Amino acid sequence: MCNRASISHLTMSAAALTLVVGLLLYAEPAGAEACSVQLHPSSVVLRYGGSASANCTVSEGHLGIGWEASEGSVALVTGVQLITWRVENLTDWHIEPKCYENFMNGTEFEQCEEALQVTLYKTPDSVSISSVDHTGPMVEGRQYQLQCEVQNIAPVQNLTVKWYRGETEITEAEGNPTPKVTWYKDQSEVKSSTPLTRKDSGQYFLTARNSLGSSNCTLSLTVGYAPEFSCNYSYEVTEKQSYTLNCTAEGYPAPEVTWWKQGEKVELPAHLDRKHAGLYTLIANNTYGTANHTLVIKVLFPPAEIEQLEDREVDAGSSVQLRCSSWGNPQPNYSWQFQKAPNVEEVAIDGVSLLNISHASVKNQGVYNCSVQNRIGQISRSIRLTVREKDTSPHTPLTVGECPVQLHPSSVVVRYGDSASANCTVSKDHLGIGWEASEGSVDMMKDVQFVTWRVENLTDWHIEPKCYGNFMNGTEQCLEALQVTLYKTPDSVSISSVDHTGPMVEGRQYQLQCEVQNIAPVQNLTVKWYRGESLENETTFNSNTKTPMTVSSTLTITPSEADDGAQYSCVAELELGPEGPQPPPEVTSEPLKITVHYGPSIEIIPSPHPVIRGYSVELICNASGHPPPEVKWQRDGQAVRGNGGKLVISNAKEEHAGEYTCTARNSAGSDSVVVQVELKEDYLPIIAGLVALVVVVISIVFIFIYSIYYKNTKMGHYSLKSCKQSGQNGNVAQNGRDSSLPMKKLTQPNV
Ligand SMILES: *[C@@H]1O[C@H](CO)[C@@H](O)[C@H](O)[C@H]1NC(C)=O
Ligand SMILES: *[C@@H]1O[C@H](CO)[C@@H](O)[C@H](O)[C@H]1NC(C)=O
Ligand SMILES: *[C@@H]1O[C@H](CO)[C@@H](O)[C@H](O)[C@H]1NC(C)=O
Ligand SMILES: *[C@@H]1O[C@H](CO)[C@@H](O)[C@H](O)[C@H]1NC(C)=O
Ligand SMILES: *[C@@H]1O[C@H](CO)[C@@H](O)[C@H](O)[C@H]1NC(C)=O
Ligand SMILES: *[C@@H]1O[C@H](CO)[C@@H](O)[C@H](O)[C@H]1NC(C)=O
Ligand SMILES: *[C@@H]1O[C@H](CO)[C@@H](O)[C@H](O)[C@H]1NC(C)=O
Ligand SMILES: *[C@@H]1O[C@H](CO)[C@@H](O)[C@H](O)[C@H]1NC(C)=O
Ligand SMILES: *[C@@H]1O[C@H](CO)[C@@H](O)[C@H](O)[C@H]1NC(C)=O
Ligand SMILES: *[C@@H]1O[C@H](CO)[C@@H](O)[C@H](O)[C@H]1NC(C)=O
Ligand SMILES: *[C@@H]1O[C@H](CO)[C@@H](O)[C@H](O)[C@H]1NC(C)=O
Ligand SMILES: *[C@H]1O[C@H](CO)[C@@H](O)[C@H](O)[C@H]1NC(C)=O
Repeated sequence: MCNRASISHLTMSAAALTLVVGLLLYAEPAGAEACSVQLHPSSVVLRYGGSASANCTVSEGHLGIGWEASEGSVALVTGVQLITWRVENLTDWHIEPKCYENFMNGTEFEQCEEALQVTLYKTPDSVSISSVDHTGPMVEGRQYQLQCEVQNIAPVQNLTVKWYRGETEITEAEGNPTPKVTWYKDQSEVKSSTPLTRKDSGQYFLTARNSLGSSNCTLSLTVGYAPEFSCNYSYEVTEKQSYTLNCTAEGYPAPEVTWWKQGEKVELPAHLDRKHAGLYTLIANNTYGTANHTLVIKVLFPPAEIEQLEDREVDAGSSVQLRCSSWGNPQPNYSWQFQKAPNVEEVAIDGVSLLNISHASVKNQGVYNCSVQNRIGQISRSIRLTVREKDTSPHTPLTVGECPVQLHPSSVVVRYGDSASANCTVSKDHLGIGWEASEGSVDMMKDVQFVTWRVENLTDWHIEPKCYGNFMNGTEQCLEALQVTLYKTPDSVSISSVDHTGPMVEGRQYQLQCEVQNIAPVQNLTVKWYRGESLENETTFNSNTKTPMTVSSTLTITPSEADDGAQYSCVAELELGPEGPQPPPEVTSEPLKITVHYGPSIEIIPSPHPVIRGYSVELICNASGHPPPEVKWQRDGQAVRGNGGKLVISNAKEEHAGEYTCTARNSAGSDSVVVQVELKEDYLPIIAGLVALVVVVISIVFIFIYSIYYKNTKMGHYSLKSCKQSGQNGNVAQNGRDSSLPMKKLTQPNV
């Protein structure tokens, strides 16, 4: 029923959207007739089934005119100059009406004709679009063909098929004849060189149009692409509750997502357990690719049952620790409820809460409640603490090793002659307490809480005060000794060298001694040796003596040249621990400056030692050494007169050449250096003479050449005339200054 008028191919690719299409009306050029037939209009365009008409005019003198046509023909008529061709319902696609004229050319009968150009057109019955050999979504980057079918159109050569993407006309096209094609989408033109992406999915418009009508069709296009995750790194899920993870994998077609945990494929249940916590990898694939995403699932759960917290019964005075321990996610917080008391301390360590009760008493007796909570839940537990009253009766016997006597402080550090004190308390009813000591003793006292030992001027090096308590109707006693450290800083600290006076000699061994006088206790003494600011050695002393002692420390040194002038010192330091004075007392000796003697070492300047005949030279023998060495020059064993280390040879001759020895000697040693003095001829005057001669010769030659040149050029030009003129002056060389006369001659040489 419908004939295919045109098929347009749309080639979709990463590179372009292309199209093949189109026809245009054409008009055959009218033949050049000599006859007078003229058509008005010369061509008609009409819709199929419409009406059309045209006039044919000729000039006078014809033998008849008429219309020849499949419809609307007009038979030959004479005597008129205009005839009309008319059709009311034009349906002949091939109609070609012709107007003809008969006339005489001289004696010849002739006929000529003119054809009317009729363009009959019809708009398409339908325009439809489809994709060629493909159904379903397209893949990003691949090439596809879309086909647009335009049914029952005429004339096809004037048809233009336009492709649209959305509202956007698609412009690039291929075909023969080259069609004008534009794709539109979303009212903007599509750059056909841009590859299709998933964003290009959508409605595409195709419009088929000829000059008098249009029809369009639409196409839905879907672009496929590889999966992509849109997920967080970390998720929190509450145990045993339903959950959703806002984690999606997008792609077309919809990707298949698998979950992996520790290399195994897993499926997450509807309710998670704490064992489901951990690191997961999600892998999504579809036909176009694979993507993965790693995420952490934290499973939150409320605090677990409190463990290790039970009812307790303790003795008064003992220490108790209550422990409240649970676990949950997130880590829970602990809080205690109990009868507050100053001897109770709350300590949080490692996700556990401890309640430390020191010297528990009846006041601490009661209910202790520990409550544990996190944002998921809360749990608590109550226990009862019972404090047993201790039997404090003085008549109960002491248990083995028990001594209820306590000293505060338990040890003292006191400077010799200073005051000291300590308290003694008893944690049990007693029958009397007191201090036994060489100084500051306290007689036994009953019905007291404590007794104090005090000395204003402690000078007994061996003092060892003891506090005693009597119990069990006087038959049992126990003692606690106070540790007393009596110290004294040294009277003096001095440094000296052992068995040696005066300067030291390089390389030998010496001993330095540091004497610390009258120090106590010597076991806490450290003697530090310093060379300048740097610590060289430390000595400690092993002795239990409590009384002051004089001790010494020795340092062995092997001085070198660099030690000359070094200062040694020693420091006596008493380290008495945290109870002792801070910083630890220290006494420093006067510094000992050592003098080091060392043997000479020679350097001769200059080196080497050539002597030029007739010249003088100074040889300097530099000798270092301590004490400063005596320097002597010798030649062949004979002393040569020299001014200390300086040897002067003046007006050198053969006799001065030879071997010279410089010897340096001091108390620490000697050194000598032999110098070979060579005599060299002095070529300088000869060279200087030759140079002077060459200069003189060159100068003479130059002056000679210059004078010739001068005569030939500068003077010659204007002097030959002026020469005669100035001949009166008799002075040729004067021409420059004497310019008034010759200059005029020069500018007017013929005058
Ligand atoms: C032909 O001529 C007639 C008479 O002059 C005029 O009425 C008519 O409109 C013309 N038709 C065309 C198609 O020119
Ligand atoms: C025109 O001609 C065709 C075929 O001859 C016919 O089917 C149609 O009805 C006609 N139309 C009119 C308006 O006369
Ligand atoms: C008339 O006839 C002559 C000779 O036969 C020829 O050359 C000329 O072209 C003709 N004229 C027309 C108008 O046909
Ligand atoms: C396509 O056709 C519809 C209805 O015939 C019309 O509303 C629309 O404007 C046309 N689109 C184009 C791009 O021509
Ligand atoms: C998931 O939800 C959380 C909280 O509502 C939000 O911060 C996060 O951006 C979302 N993640 C994704 C991938 O949508
Ligand atoms: C995804 O990958 C798995 C295993 O590699 C395969 O079995 C499955 O068919 C793939 N799915 C798609 C949609 O390609
Ligand atoms: C996840 O993707 C990365 C890069 O895209 C790849 O190196 C890795 O092997 C993938 N992991 C899995 C388990 O597929
Ligand atoms: C001994 O106890 C008394 C009274 O409590 C106190 O004032 C004193 O400072 C204590 N002395 C020592 C050394 O602790
Ligand atoms: C401390 O006692 C010593 C010896 O008994 C005495 O020499 C010294 O003067 C006394 N110091 C004071 C301050 O009483
Ligand atoms: C000590 O006292 C207890 C009880 O008061 C008594 O039984 C015991 O005989 C007494 N011991 C002595 C030696 O008095
Ligand atoms: C002092 O010396 C004693 C005995 O050698 C020792 O026990 C104590 O730790 C020393 N104190 C310091 C602070 O070194
Ligand atoms: C129709 O097509 C013909 C042939 O290609 C051409 O000459 C003519 O100009 C066209 N007509 C229109 C209106 O484009």
